[in-house]
Amino acid sequence: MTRILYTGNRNASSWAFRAWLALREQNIEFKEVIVDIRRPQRWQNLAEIGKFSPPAAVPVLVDDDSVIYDSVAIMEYANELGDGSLLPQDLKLRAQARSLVAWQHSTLGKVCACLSFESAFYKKKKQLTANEIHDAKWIYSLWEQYLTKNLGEYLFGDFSLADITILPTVLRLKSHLPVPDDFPHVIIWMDKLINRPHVQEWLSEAYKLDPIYCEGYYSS
Ligand SMILES: N[C@@H](CCC(=O)N[C@@H](CS)C(=O)NCC(=O)O)C(=O)O
Repeated sequence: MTRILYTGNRNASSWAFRAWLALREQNIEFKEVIVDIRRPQRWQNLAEIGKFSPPAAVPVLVDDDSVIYDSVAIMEYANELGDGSLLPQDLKLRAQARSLVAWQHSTLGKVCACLSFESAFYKKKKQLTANEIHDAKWIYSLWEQYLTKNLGEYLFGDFSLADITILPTVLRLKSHLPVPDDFPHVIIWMDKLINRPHVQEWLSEAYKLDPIYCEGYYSS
């Protein structure tokens, strides 16, 4: 049995972070290959991935002869390989959790696009624009609604793929704009999420790396 997860740099690859975390949270054994996605070597390294995975992107999980690409597919696979606890048991709650995962994956992740995952690790943060502050607060208010409604420690009660999918945005936004006191559930949830041992493992490695500066960050 060979199971290899190709990830990216700890301080750059938010998609790989999600896939890696779902596997770790389900105690699935795998070997990890970190692909350097910094420019200029990015293109050559991803071209190598493209030899066996059509999107030529990370993350990609190769499980014996199965090639599973896209972070959401890998997260779902990790959940099914494991005990299934990363999605709610209740049918309707599960569908709602999947809705949030899909929305984040397709659209919501683009909010505050200039605050890239890389920027969560910068020591010197940029001054946020009025639009960024407005959008970040809107996202905080959305999360507060989920957390209030589902009456648990996490977005859908128990820790789930929804929390994993949102985590990189938590790191991007929180590191630039502390959560205002009017979102008390968000403050507690973020703290729990960030302090999960596997999350800490990834982050402690990410903070040790040289920052990867994204063009236009300080001028946007
Ligand atoms: N929708 C994909 C996105 C994966 C993705 O964009 N990964 C980046 C690295 S974090 C990448 O490899 N991009 C390839 C490229 O820029 O051509 C997923 O969720 O896995």
